Amino acid sequence: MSEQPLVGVIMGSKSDWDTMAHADETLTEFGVAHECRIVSAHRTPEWMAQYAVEAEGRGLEVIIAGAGGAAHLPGMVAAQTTLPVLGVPVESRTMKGIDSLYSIVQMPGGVPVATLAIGTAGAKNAALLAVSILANGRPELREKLHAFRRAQAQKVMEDTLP
Ligand code: RP5
Repeated sequence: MSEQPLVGVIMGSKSDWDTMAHADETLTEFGVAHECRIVSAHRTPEWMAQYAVEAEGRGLEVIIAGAGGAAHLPGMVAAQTTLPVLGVPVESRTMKGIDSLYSIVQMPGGVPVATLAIGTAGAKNAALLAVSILANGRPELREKLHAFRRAQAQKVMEDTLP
């Protein structure tokens, strides 16, 4: 997207993309300018610090951070910015994402990370939450959220069982 990104979607590894693509798709669906980057807390700690420190000055308003296993990325980014950080626990191979969830959710008081569900539902909901935050000052986005919920309810009402 050529517009100034409002949401930064970051993830610890390329292997997180299958999950985090759901956040990317949802933000695109809502027409929210965003960027997607690999930022690793462990493999690129200096880049992570730079990303977190510069985010607000670059005009980002929300950061969605996905990571798996020893998932320190959301917390370490939150430690270095006051922007809202939405953490997505990526499903890990060995522990099915329980490790990721616990790593992200148990932040010490004073440095919040809003933690979503493990996996694709979490990535999608992180994007919806980002839209909801941005919608506080953007009525057109609020209306898009209402339309999304109406369409979702309509689909459920029309669903039939085999
Ligand atoms: C984390 O380690 C990443 O977020 C990823 O979920 C996990 C495994 O990374 P790879 O070994 O697949 O690169 O940092």
